[in-house]
Formats: sequence, C-alpha cells, structure tokens
Amino acid sequence: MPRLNDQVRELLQEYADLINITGGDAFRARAYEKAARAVGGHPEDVAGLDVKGLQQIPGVGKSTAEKVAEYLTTGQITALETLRAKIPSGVREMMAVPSVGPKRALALYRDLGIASVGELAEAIRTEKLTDVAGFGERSGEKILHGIELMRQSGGRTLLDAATELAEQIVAALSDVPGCTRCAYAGSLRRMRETVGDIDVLATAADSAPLMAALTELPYVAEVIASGPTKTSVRTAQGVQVDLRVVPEEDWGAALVYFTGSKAHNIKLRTMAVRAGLKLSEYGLFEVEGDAKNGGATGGGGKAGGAKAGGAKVVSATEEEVYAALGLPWIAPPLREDRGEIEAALRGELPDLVQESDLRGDLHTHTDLTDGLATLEEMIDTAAARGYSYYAVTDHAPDLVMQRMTDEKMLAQREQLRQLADRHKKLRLLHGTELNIGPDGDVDWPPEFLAGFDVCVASVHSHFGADRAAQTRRLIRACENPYVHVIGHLTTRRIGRRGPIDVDLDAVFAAAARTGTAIEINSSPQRLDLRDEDILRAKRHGVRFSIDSDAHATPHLAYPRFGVGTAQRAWLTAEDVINTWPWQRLKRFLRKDALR
Ligand code: DGT
Ligand code: CA
Ligand code: CA
Ligand code: ZN
Repeated sequence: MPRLNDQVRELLQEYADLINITGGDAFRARAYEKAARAVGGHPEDVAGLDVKGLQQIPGVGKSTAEKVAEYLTTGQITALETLRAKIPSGVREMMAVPSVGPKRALALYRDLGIASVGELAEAIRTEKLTDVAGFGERSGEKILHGIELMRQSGGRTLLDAATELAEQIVAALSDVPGCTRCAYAGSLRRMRETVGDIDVLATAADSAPLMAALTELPYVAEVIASGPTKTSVRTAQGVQVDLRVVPEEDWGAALVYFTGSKAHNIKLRTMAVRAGLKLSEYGLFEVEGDAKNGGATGGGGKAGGAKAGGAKVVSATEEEVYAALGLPWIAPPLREDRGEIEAALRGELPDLVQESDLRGDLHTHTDLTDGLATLEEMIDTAAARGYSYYAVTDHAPDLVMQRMTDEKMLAQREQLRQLADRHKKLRLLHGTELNIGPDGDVDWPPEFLAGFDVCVASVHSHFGADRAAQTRRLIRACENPYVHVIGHLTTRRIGRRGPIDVDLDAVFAAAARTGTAIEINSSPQRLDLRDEDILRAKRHGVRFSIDSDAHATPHLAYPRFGVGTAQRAWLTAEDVINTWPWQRLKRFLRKDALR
C-alpha cells in the first residue's frame, strides 16, 4: 500500500482534475493541486492528524483539511464522490492518458461522445479525430503512444509503493507466532524498476496462521486463492501479493527460486543437472540413480519427479545453494542472466555499489523553486543521513514558471554559506539545475556559472525534437565546462512519458570524453537512466551521479532506488562520483578534460 500521504495526494489531485473538467473554478482547482503536492511531500504521516493538525501543513487550507479528515475517518470524500458521479469512469481514465489530460478528455466526451480509452484509440485509428480542432494527425499519434505507454506499465507498480507495501507485509508476518523467517523475493528483491506482483516467502512448521494473517491484513481487499503452501491476495490499491510458506530447511532453495529471474533460474537448473542435483520450488535434491550419465536430463525435467525421487539436500541459505552449484552467492539485482553466472564462475562478479557508499547528493530542490521544504529543512534532513557533502540545485531562469532571478540565486548562496557554520560535518555545495535549451545552451553566461560549486543540466522542454537535434543538444551540454552532471537524460516518466529520441552512444562517448557525469535520477517515477542504458554508458567509461532530485524531505531517501538500479547495471562505487571523498569529487568538478 502506498504511504497514506500519497493516497491522499492522489485523491486531492483527482479532485482538482474533476473540478477542472466539470468547468469549476480554476483557482480552486489549483489550490487543491497545491495541497495535493504539499501532503505528498509532508514528512510526517497524516494518519494521526485532525483538521487543525492538517491545516498546519503549508498549502493546506480549511476545506482541504476537512476533506482529508473525512477520508481519514470514513475512507471517502463526499465532495469527490459527487464529482466522480458526474463523469463516466471511462472519461476519467482518458484523463490519465499522457498528452490527453482533463480538458481534452472532457472535450472528446462532450463533442464526440467518446467515453473510454478504447473508444479513443479506435477514433484515432479510424481518423475520426483529424477533423476536430486541436487534434491534428501528430497529436493523434502522440495520444496512441500515450495509451501504449499506459498499457505497457499496465498493472505494474512503481518501486517505492511496492517496497513500502512489501516491508509492511514482511513486518506483519514476522510477528505471527511460529514464523521463523520472512522476506520478499521476486522482481522487487531484484530491484526492477516496476513490479508485477509482490512475492513474499516465509518459513514455519505450520503455514495456516501465516496464511490467515495475510488475508486478514486491513488493506487486503480480495483473496484470490488460499492453500497450505501458497496464498494470493489483492490489496485495495490493486496490487497482488503471493505468499509461499516452506519448511525451514528449504529456505535457501525457495528464496533462490522465487527471487528469479526466470532466465537466471533456468541457467541455474542446467548447472544443477550437471552436478547431479535438481533445483525446484520444492528445494534442492539429489537425483536418484545414474544422474550424471544422462539420466538426469530426462528424469529431472518432469514436474514433481524430484519430489518423489532423490534425497533432499538441506539448503537453509542461498549461499549453500549457490555453493552446491559451484558458485559464489550472486546479489539479486544481478540475477537477470546478463552474464552474471559466467562472471561468477570466473570469480569476476563486480563489487556492487551500496547505498552506504553514498557520501552526498548532488541534485536537490527547495521552496525557492518547486520544492516544498525550506533550505534549512532540506539541509537538516541531509545532515541526518550522515552525508559529507550536499548540493542544493534549484531551477535556473529559463524554466520560466519557476521565476528564478540572479538576485534570488545569490541570496540563497549567502543563506547557504551562513548555514554552513551550523553543519561542520556536512560540506554544503551551492548548485543549480540548468535547462538545456534546444541548441544545447544553458541559462547563464560563463561568469555567472563559475560561481556555482556544481551544475546539473537537464532537458525540460522540446521533448519532440528529432534524433539528430537531441543528440547535438546533449553533446553540447557535455562540452560546456561548467556542466558537471547531465540530469535525467532521457526525461522519461515511467508509464507516463517515453524517452526522448537520442543517440545514446554518441552522448555517452561525449560524456566520457569531457568528464561529465550522467545522473542516475533515483525518483521512482523516473529512474533515468535505466539499467540497460547505464550498462551501455559504463562501457564508454562514463561516470555516474546517483541523486535524489528531491523536492521534499522524504524524497532524500530515494537514492536507495537509484542504487538498486545501479546494481542492476553492475556499477561499483568507483563508477559513482558521489561515493568519492570530497577532495576527489572536487577535482572531477573542475572538468580538467576541457582545460
Ligand atoms: P514480476 O512479478 O512480473 O515483476 O516478475 P517476477 O520476477 O517477480 O515474476 P513472478 O512473480 O512471476 O515469479 C517470481 C519468481 O518465481 C520469478 O522471478 C522466478 C520464479 N518463477 C516463476 N515462474 C517460473 C517458471 O516458470 N520457471 C522458473 N524457472 N522460475 C519461475
Ligand atoms: Ca513478482
Ligand atoms: Ca508472483
Ligand atoms: Zn529536473
């Protein structure tokens, strides 16, 4: 289940959208939008708050507070339900399609009677939209692409929401008497960017109390199936959770099996066969009879054959299972059959970067631009994370809606220098997030840029430029001696906006040549670069910066997801500039290659 604050954020955002499309007061809609962001970014859980307490959250007025309080006590908001009833649910789904949005969804419904995503796709394919004002051929294509993105991510859960839910479930089940071990496995343990369902594994002599405990969790809405070895449920948010309970001596084999991936498991199983063993969801077994001389391939392939066949090998830990196959333990993010088994056999597994290796964060925002927290609040939270350096990188003036000026930036720098006295252990860096213009220029001239300790530069506009233009643009940004990090390079938003069209290899080569780091943006909505592209960039010799892009204090915890993504791409601490001690990072930020 997502954090309660995030649920409230979504409801308030939906309320704002519905005000907009039902022709309500745009000013009111904006107030609810702002309140939605404020609640989402509020560091404390709203669960225990009453109307008064809720109003203490900056940006939350009385009527919002009352609606949130109503939700917290009754589980629904009457005003929201009233608006929902006015609009068919298919139209509300259309609103969620990237590049459609509330206004267009309503126009489509009112003017053309299109009342669902399916009808919309059909209307575009049969070219019924091209004659309607504002829906040229290009926008039809864009909308189809948006629908496709939505379908691809269909039913998959973002990493932060999945992690939170899984941790809650593991904590709850671990408290059940008789439970000796409990952990989550599957794609979540491998830190994939999205998760299809959550796989939880536990050991107990008697599985019944654990199965019952899962089905009785307050946020479980539906029991899909329940038996002595496996129970599947669906939460109120629509996430499926599979729980398997196994005997304690099978923990290691079961954890390997249910962590996957399927491709990794298949390779392991082949190796097991060669070792005269069989690895399955039931455990690790010796194969009876003449296993090593060809008998195993036929006999081992049959489901349940091993269960009835050879003796069970105790496999209490994953290490034992891998050791039985002649392998060292392999970290879950590597288990994708991308060469990890071969590397393990050669003794060449990478020493993966860990979250604890991070010494700082180089991309964060405050309420001077679109962040929610003050400079002081952000810095205090960063200090509590034990960082040794921390960069504040508010948006630069070309992102016009952020209303940045030279004066504001310099005033922030002054404020930062003063706060430095209070934080002797945390080196405060004054930075900015520049905008990479359509030609690769950035916001300020060199004289002004030279005053920053660190500059991140990102694409925030002209997403549709063609491949040659995007590539040129990003290479020019790398060649700027004042640009240290390219932020969220592809600008994708998972399930909402695809990546820009760019020759990544050319950009990676330029980044390596110029000594420009590429960001691994840890926001679970972005995770940009993605794992496969990081792997490619590494081959070019690129260095990376794993940053939070925090817009509120709770977001400063995002780097755990960026680190997971980096691990999936085989990165070591050496590859990541913000694991380096300050003196080394400082040298990197001089961009010597360009001097
Ligand atoms: P997901 O849920 O789509 O994000 O991806 P996973 O990897 O969590 O897949 P899931 O939940 O279907 O299954 C969990 C693990 O169980 C999977 O990673 C490997 C194992 N597994 C499931 N089905 C098979 C199978 O048919 N063969 C093998 N070798 N392993 C399987
Ligand atoms: Ca799964
Ligand atoms: Ca599953
Ligand atoms: Zn940005």
